Amino acid sequence: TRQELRDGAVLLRERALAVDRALLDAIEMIVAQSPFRRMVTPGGFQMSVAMSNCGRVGWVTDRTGYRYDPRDPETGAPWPAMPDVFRTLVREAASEAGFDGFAPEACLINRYEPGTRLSLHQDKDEQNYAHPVVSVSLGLPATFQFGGLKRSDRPMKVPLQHGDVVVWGGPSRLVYHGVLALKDGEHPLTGRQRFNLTFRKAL
Ligand code: MD3
Ligand code: FE
Repeated sequence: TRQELRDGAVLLRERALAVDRALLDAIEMIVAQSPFRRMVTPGGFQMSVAMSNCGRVGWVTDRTGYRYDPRDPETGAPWPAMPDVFRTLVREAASEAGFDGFAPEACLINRYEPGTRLSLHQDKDEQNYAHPVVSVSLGLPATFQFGGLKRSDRPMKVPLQHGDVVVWGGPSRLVYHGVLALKDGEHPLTGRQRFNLTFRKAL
């Protein structure tokens, strides 16, 4: 099912379900090379979300700021390549939402455990906001929050479940968004975890 959450934001419910195991196997391969880590914000706070990346560049934060880096700062090696199963799913989903030819070079992999949250923020570290951001949710459900272009705009809440794909483009590209603290639970494929893949054209 295809649901317009707001102008430019399309929720494709369970769009990733047919490839869920392949996605999770690929995540396992990636984090064997570039392990999950909790990064520090420029303000000096350790994030509760644990992150890794794949693709030509990966999103990182440290005391010096946010950036896209071609190397994993923890290992010094390039990030693992983006698996074909990621590429294909995201290209198709973006196309269904009206963005043909979406070829992201960055995939941020977020891991949530019970209590993990992501406070309200904008994604503003990319060069070209004409490209959408595509997100894929796997494992435990989470409550996603999204507001408007001002932090003070009252956010809406949407449950994001295993297999859901969201395409954020056009007027939605710069909306404030976040994730409420993950509730405890058990998912048959991921246990007590939620993973979120976020695909971006960074360059
Ligand atoms: C709306 N991730 O990594 S996914 C992020 O569930 C991030 O891990 C969340 O926000 C997560 O930056 C939310 C949905 C999402 C991702 C990127 C967006 C919504 C977005 C970019 C612009 C607008
Ligand atoms: Fe974000």
